[in-house]
Amino acid sequence: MPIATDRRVVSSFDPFSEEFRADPFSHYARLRALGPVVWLEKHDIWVVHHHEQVKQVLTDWQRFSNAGGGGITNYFKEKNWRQPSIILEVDPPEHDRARRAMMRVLSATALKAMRAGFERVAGELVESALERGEIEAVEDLVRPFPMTVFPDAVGMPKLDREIMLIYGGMVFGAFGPRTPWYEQLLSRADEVSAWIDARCERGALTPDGLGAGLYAAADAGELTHAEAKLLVRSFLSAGVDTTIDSIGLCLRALAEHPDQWALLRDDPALARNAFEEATRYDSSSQSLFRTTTQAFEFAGQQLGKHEKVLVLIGSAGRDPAVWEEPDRFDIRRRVSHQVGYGTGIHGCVAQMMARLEGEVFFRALAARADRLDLTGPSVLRLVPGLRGLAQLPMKLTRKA
Ligand code: OVV
Repeated sequence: MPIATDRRVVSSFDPFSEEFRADPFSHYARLRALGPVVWLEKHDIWVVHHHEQVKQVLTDWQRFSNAGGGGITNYFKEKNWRQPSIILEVDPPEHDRARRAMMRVLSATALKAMRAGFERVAGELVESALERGEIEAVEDLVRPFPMTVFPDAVGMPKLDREIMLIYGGMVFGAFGPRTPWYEQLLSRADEVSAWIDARCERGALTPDGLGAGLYAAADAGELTHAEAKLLVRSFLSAGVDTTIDSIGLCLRALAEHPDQWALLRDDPALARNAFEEATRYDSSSQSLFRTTTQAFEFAGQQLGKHEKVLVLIGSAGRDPAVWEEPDRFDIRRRVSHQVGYGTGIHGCVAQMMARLEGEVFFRALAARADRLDLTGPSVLRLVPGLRGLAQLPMKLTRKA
């Protein structure tokens, strides 16, 4: 059957360009106006950007596969830089065993046990930031929080944890197209992968963390020990940069909306919903990929087999068909249907842990700080698979 290319909606937008990424939200609006499915000729990929189609794609794993890879690289046609993830980059039925094991170690009971440690670290970081007053908030306040509590929860030693950020850069850098920047980054792939590999070994982990829980699942016969090790790698891949960037963007949104900050400061119990709203409004995971398993018509366009589909979850969060005044940051908004963690069988498996980090962080801040003032321009960090801040200069003032 010939493909009706004449009816194809085509755009020259490049979602990986600096111009697009500096202000994705205006570009999302222009993409949404073109229709629900658009072919991006610069990269030969499809893109969906309305809340409705984003949800449809994410809940249709039979036709929109993850085995084709989580980024622009098409695993049906090309080899990836690392061994594919056994939870993200795989379809059912293989996917389900890994997912179940991860869900079990991330149980409500396990999360409850993490809270006190998160609160202690958040309290200390906020206290020391208030002590200084003028801070570079990404470096001094935001980044150290997940960089401490997450590897603690996984059960990693305190040693040289910064390498996780280099590894995270590679994981999320590989999401986008091959560029000189990417090649440069990947020049250290062997060294960094070897470090990560060693950190995922059972013997390198404490006996009480999330990592040990995965090895216990292997002992119980639910996984092989090699699979347990790869799932520890998934924790280290997905758990650090994402929360750093989301907390940083939420902090900026609060500083840029003094009325919303005042609401939170006066009622720290709003912290959880504030972080949820920030996950809709502006957060680290703006996009992900699927790959078609067959040729079929979708939302009026003829998709081919093994074609990449970019899913702009960040645009779904701004879709006026679903959200009243979508460009308004409103920490009291009812936001339970936001898709910033994805949805469906690959929806973020540690999303409750991410929410706990956000809640605890912003509660600690709201309990102690009176004013948040930006003291200079914030600077974006432009890693292809993520949105986040490299710099956020601020002045914090203590509550009386
Ligand atoms: C970047 C990312 C997200 C989710 C899962 C993984 C990686 C993984 O390696 O499993």
